[in-house]
Amino acid sequence: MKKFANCFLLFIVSAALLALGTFLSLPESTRANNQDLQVIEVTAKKYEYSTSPVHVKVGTKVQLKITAIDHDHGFKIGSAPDGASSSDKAGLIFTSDQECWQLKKGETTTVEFLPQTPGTYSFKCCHTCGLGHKGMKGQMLSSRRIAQPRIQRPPAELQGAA
Ligand SMILES: [Cu+2]
Repeated sequence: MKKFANCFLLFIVSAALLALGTFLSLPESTRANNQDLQVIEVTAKKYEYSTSPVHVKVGTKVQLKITAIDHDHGFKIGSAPDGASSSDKAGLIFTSDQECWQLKKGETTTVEFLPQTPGTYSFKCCHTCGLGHKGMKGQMLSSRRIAQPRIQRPPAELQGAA
């Protein structure tokens, strides 16, 4: 009977170790599910993105949900901040890295990443959508703290209050 108990204990310990091993071998993005998540909704239409600059915070996972309204568009963003050399470490860690996300008309495409280096990241349309296609651009600002007031007052109002 004691032998049976020992065997049983061994089985439980092995099972627990196996489960732990499986958990640790998961990619970090899967394990980060409990972390903060910032969801940003953006629309794309000829020839602009509704939000620019987009503000994101270093260390907070981001889901950029981009909806193309009027036409097929694209979304292309580099993993290194503007001006960084290609040998620098990636500033954005993508869940699925793509050269160009295709944004189908009427559909919402999710681009998921973890910003880990502050900086300015330019993005642009990468699906030829018309005459103004080349000017269809935007910027994302990654910083350690987000300075993004909910309501932006015009400067004149602030001056009047002083
Ligand atoms: Cu375009």
